[in-house]
Amino acid sequence: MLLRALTPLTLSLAVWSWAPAGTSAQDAQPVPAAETTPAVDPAEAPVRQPFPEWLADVRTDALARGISAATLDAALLGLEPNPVVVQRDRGQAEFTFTLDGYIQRRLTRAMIRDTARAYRRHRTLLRRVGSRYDVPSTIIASIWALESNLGRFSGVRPTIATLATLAWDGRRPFFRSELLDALTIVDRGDIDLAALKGSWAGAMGQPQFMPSSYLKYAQDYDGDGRKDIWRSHGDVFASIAAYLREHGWNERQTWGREVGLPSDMTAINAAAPLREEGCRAFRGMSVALPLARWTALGVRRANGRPLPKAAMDASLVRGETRNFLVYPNYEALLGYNCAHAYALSVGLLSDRLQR
Ligand SMILES: [Ca+2]
Repeated sequence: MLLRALTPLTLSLAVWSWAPAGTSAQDAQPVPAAETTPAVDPAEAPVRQPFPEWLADVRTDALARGISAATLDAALLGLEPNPVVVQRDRGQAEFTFTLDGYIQRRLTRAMIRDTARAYRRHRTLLRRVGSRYDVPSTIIASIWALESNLGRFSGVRPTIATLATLAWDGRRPFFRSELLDALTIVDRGDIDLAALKGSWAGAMGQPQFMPSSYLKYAQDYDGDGRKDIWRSHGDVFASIAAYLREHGWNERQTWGREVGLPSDMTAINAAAPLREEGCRAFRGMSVALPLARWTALGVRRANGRPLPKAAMDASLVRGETRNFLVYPNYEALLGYNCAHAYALSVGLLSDRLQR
């Protein structure tokens, strides 16, 4: 069997958006997302059913799911597809960066400074949430920073209209199912219809959860009876933490670290080929080996000192100039958003907050 060797990563990315949380793992349909951008050629777009007919079918499905007629009247009557959503979905510009370049572009001095300030301001709450869910407060804050710029950009597009447009236009079952989940959220009374807003790809609130992730992981931390990931800091932080905990975050371990590699990579390439399964980022990292094995292969910490002696498995992620050994917790970050540029940015930003 010919195994692919690990080479430095180059990423084709739509610059304005990470993947919405929870769309990353092995979704049947591609979503507009970092590393998985489906540029739909208008010429290849499927023939669309007239929107009113399509919407009537959705309504029938929603009623069968137990969503009230009153909710559906409020959410769906007079709904029109949004041409801006179609345009953005079909015409995403892609830019190519090296992994290192992307991280440098995201983790600017201003971004790190703003996150550190926000972390200090919310430290008590972040730490309380962190200890309840066994996820570091600095990781929660870093995800909050990268997903919605500390809650400043959580999206202004009405989620129902956005998801209806994406589902109808591309006939993608993924978005249709997300639309039904969004209607369920409104029906439960967690958020008023008028306030149900998010990104142009349907990711909602400060953690940028897709509706299906919201139904699984959103938390009512402040105890007011609503899971408010749009306005409540407690609910936002707890929802992010719950997501990571459910994706296997282990409080006793960290995410990974930057390392130095030997100049001759022959032995490493033979011992640690790329993974062959999982979302795209998983297939861009090596199989896991024990830390002791990496030490034997000549890998050191970035400062040249030996790797820790812990009995842990680690995988190699290679950038152009920076390389990383990542632990199982890193896979929880990829579960939030399956892109190395994202997960490494979260880990590195969290390290900065700990200083
Ligand atoms: Ca709440």
